[in-house]
Amino acid sequence: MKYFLSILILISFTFTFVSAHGYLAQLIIDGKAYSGNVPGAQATPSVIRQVSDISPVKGASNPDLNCGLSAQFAADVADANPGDALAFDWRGGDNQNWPHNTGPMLTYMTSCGSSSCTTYNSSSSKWFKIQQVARVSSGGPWAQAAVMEGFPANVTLPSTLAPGNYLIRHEILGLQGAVSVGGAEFYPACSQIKVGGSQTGGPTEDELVLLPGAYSDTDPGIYDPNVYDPSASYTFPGPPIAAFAGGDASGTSVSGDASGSASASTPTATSGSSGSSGSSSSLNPQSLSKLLNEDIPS
Ligand SMILES: *[C@@H]1O[C@H](CO)[C@@H](O)[C@H](O)[C@H]1NC(C)=O
Ligand SMILES: *[C@@H]1O[C@H](CO)[C@@H](O)[C@H](O)[C@H]1NC(C)=O
Ligand SMILES: [Cu+2]
Repeated sequence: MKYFLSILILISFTFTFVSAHGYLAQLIIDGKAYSGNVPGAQATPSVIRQVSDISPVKGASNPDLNCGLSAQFAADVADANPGDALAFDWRGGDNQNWPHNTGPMLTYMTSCGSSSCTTYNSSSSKWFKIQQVARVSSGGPWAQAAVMEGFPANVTLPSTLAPGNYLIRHEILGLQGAVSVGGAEFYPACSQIKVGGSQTGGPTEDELVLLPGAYSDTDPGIYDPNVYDPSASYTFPGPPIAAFAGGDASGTSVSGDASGSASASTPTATSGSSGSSGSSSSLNPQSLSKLLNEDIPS
């Protein structure tokens, strides 16, 4: 009996270790919940693109950095509006809490063009960043630690976002191994939404990036020898938050508090946007989707 118990403990210990990864289990938009499929399970209609495994994407140039491991098209699309509160509920593999507490969370969007996102392949899309969060305060825990405690990650859709079909890509970086090059774990998850309203905001061309493409394994926010030093500043990987989204109240206050000096916005990025909000708000939905999908005939 004693022997049997130790085997059981050994098995459960091994299982816990092996399954210390996870996936986006639910997206809540303005209070309405949409369930995701368990990775690898038989898919039911969802707005969240199903991935093949709870394991992380490894390597900044891995094609799966786009939407997660072998991400599949999802059958449904969620309606949303500019300024909506989004909550991303990440879970561990066996529906236990998300297992990590170290590293930032970042949110990107891309346009699916004039048709719905249900069959839109984003592998060569141009993405813009709308939000990012690191430590909740200088010296404080990472915001991701609250996800480990069972809370969702919160993101606000930009209040001036132009209507249209979009993928929203919420990403957790597990940096618990980031003291070594190649140690970072990437967990991207793409959800299919249709934004209504009559706003006109969108990114500028120089704010758009490819994913993979925007990150390198040696970026300071991906290979980070100081990741466990609470007072060290953190440099987010990828582009700065798009100017039209940076003006959004909750988005900026969260990332501002969290990043200290760290926001990835480089001086060059702001110099390009003379009359920033004016130039981006002149984009209509057609020109926005054209900007984001230049290879798609309009
Ligand atoms: C999207 O295109 C890439 C490159 O051709 C391909 O590897 C991937 O499987 C496609 N994604 C889906 C969901 O079909
Ligand atoms: C998201 O918001 C809820 C409600 O305010 C809060 O309890 C939770 O901690 C937030 N999540 C994160 C990751 O900060
Ligand atoms: Cu993990």
